[in-house]
Amino acid sequence: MADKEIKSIDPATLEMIEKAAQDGARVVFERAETMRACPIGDAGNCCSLCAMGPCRVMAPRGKEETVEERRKRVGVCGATPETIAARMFVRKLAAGTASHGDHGRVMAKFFMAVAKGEAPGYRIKDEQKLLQLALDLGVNIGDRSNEAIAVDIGQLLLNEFGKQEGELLFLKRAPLKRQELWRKLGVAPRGIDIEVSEAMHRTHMGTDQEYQHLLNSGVKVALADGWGGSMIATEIQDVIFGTPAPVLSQINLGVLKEDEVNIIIHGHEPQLAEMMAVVSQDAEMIAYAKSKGANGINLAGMCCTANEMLMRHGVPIAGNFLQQELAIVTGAVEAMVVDVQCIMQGLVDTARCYHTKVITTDFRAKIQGATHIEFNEHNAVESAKTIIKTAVDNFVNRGKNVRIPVHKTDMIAGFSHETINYLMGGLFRASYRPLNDNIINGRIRGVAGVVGCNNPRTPHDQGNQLMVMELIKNDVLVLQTGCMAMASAKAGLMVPEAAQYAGEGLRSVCEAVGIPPVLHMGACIDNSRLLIAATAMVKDGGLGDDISDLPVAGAAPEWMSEKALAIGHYFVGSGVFTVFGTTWPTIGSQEVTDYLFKDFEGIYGGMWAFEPDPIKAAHLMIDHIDKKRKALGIDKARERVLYDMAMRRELDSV
Ligand code: NFS
Repeated sequence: MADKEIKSIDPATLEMIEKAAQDGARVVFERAETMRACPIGDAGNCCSLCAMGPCRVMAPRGKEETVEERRKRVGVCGATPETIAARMFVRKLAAGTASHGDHGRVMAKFFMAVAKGEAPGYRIKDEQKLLQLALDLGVNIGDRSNEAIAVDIGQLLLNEFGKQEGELLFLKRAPLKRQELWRKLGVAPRGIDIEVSEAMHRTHMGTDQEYQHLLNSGVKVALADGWGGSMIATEIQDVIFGTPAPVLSQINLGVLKEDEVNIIIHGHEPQLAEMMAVVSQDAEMIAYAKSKGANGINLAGMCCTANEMLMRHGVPIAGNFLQQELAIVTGAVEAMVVDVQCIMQGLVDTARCYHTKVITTDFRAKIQGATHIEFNEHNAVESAKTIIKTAVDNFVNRGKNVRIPVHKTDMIAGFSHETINYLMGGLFRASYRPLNDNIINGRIRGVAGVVGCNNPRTPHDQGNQLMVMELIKNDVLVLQTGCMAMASAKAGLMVPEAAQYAGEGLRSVCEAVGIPPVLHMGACIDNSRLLIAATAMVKDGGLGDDISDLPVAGAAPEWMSEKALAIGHYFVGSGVFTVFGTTWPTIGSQEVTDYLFKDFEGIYGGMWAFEPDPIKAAHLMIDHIDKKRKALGIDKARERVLYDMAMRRELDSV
């Protein structure tokens, strides 16, 4: 059972929370105690969309409401609790989609700059993926150079953001049946920006006021994330920086080094981080660090930038979302270099107690009190050098109050869709066939995606660990991204030896293939890899003809961000049962919650659930997987039967 009394299950985190208290540094765990969640907004019962309110429409507790009372429980404009809950929910989906979309857009522009030779220091690394992308998108290959092909691909993908009509190009990657369903329901996104814009308009005061209509439009905007912005970002990053392949590394605050300049890169977009990884090992930079008394430069990641650098360079990870301020509390971090998303403003206040410089680098994101050194992709090497030098110069200011926790764990990451394909089928016959076969024969019961954030409202990393352990024990292969992947890595679940915690069937497959039972697939935008993996399972045959037929389920046991909600909604809209922990933003409206949790199944084949107990949530997923196995007729172990002639004739006559 989850233990609500503890703040974290991670010893390094607990040690640093204590040190923060001794040092008088404020961190998120303490703020979450003093700032309790507002129960009205938390349940989706507060509408703050216009200046007649904010209006609160919570239901009376503990007593049946009369029709008259219910009629009065509306906003000043007359908006019902259902409309309010639904539109606040859809706004969150729009914000999540906008964030992943803006990341994708910046990557598409960057890709064009690289292809045109306007971003020195970067080049196209994965030719095979580039050509595959060209084939997928119908871009002429001929005898043209990679760069010329890339310019055309970049332009096509960039157009996806401003496209006004038609359909997103990557929708065609989904199973045919799913595409038809989206078209029939009118939720196939036309472009990315247009769906975000329409969602903001629909949810403006006085526009869309039928909750079912709103929630279905939410699918449209969320699909523009998963099959749009996120997928574009993943694909482009793979082409420029390389498609991830298995790589060994380490995770947790113990990766910081006492005798080196420690630089943490935190955020989401990998262009700068990639250059930092290269430049930090430059002889000139190392000599500079030595001239200041350090033994070298130690780069470590935080949040999804960490996942990007880990997967492609094996750069170690200092921690996940709730550990960002705690890294500073070690007293050993010279610079916390941030770009966009999931960066707590509290970093600057924590840094006041130590020597750490918080450096913002993105044109869209400044923080009061931080140093801003804007990254320029056209002059990336210089940008990276300036930032690294600033960190090195700060080494002499490191005080005596340094304590780096000893905790760090080995992990293997880099399980992209291509890698799984290869590991399962081999180089010449890469396919998901062996995975499907093992699902059909029951060694693997099903596949679960466990993704998302940490949230101080629930013990750090605990929901993930309990859920993942329960799933693998029950022979469910677990695919992970984001901060939950990091939680499993810290718990030692991302090494092949972790197969010992798996059920007999899953263990035998892991041992035969040589993989951990829990696979790291990347950053949160790389949840698009999970969509591709699910589609590959459908296309390989034997498990139905749509994603909703597969024995799979999704979860975010410790979620907190709007991006996580968008991810969940595009999985549901793609046919996946998805369960969230922590809290649920429409819980204040029974109608809206029922629609998402029950009615959606009849429409999309996938639906939401909310279950804060991670073990119970794991069993909801397992039950769903079993339900799908039954529908596919693979719920019972089947005997192999040798057919004789008479039996064959009988088959032919059917
Ligand atoms: Ni995802 Fe990655 Fe982590 Fe949550 Fe934030 S880092 S994009 S939103 S907190 S998993």
